[in-house]
Amino acid sequence: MASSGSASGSASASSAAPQSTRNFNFLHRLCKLVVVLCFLHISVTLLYYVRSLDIRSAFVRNQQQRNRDDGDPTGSEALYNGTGTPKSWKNCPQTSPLLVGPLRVDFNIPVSLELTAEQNPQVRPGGRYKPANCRALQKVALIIPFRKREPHLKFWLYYLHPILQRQQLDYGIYVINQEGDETFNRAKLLNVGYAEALKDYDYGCFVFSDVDLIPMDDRNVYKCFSQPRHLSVSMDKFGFRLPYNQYFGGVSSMSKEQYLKINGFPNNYWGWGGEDDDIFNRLASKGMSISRPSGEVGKCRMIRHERDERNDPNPQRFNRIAHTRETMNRDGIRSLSYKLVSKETLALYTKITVDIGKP
Ligand code: BGN
Repeated sequence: MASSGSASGSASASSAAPQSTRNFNFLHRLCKLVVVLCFLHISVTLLYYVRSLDIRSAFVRNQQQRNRDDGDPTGSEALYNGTGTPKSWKNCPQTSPLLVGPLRVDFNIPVSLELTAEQNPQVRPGGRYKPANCRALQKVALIIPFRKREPHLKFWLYYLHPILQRQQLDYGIYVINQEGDETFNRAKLLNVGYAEALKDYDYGCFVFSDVDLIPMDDRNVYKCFSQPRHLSVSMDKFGFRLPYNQYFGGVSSMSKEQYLKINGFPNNYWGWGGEDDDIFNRLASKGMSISRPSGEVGKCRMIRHERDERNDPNPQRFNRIAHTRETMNRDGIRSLSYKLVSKETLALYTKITVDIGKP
């Protein structure tokens, strides 16, 4: 029994040995497979990492190129070659580090010129400002066509001065006041603003803004771009959308070069409507396109008001915008005539009162 027991014991031992060898071999192969898989994984990860480095540097190169293209059509950057200027006097960055993004705009909170002056001690007479620690990338004249809208102007100055300073612009504010009670002519007042601002300073960029429009995001920079810019792209009045694709009203900007290319704006749109469409037609006829901020950044609020006196819809506007191409060369900044009534250098803006005649 004992020997049979020992015989059967040695038989089971001999069959156990190959089993463990088989287990060992299996584990060995499994380990090899895991090592190979790990190696493959690391290689693929490395490959993707190297490729993403390539893509990222191409993206940065592209962005830099776009910034150069979009950044400064006014030539003020090109004027600065870095020589003969103290090291501390550097160009301001392409994107101001002072921007905060979305802003609260509330017309129920009353404002005053005194409060605005108090809160903006760096603004010089005439509504002029330039950054203290860097050279602004653009010299911007802000032109506002105006008549009897003092309450709106108060809000505009209250909201815009801090924004423009955070945008690190070298700017001046020009309110072009139409004298008398004749029909209002927005585009002609804008032409006057262009001409009068240039008598003051070597501006390279012009922002044309209605007095009742306030941006809701300071990333909507009030400067010029490689193409004419439409800035008021999502107005509360239109449900924060563009009313139509060619819309160029409200707030827009143009470099001096872009403005001169279209012979400025028409002088013969008396009353409401159509002059902005004429400007759009001028730009299109010279092969320019419209640059715009995103709908989010381009949000703005309009101050609600009744229609102004002597600014009824212009019945001739349909006919006029149908003939922009034929009329634009003889009607524009080159044929502008007006009488300067007064020029006042006030604490927060320059007020220019003009007699622009009548229809
Ligand atoms: C358009 C006006 C624009 C005005 C917008 C937004 C005309 C021209 C004839 C079609 N254009 O209809 O001037 O800015 O509405 O209010 O009236």
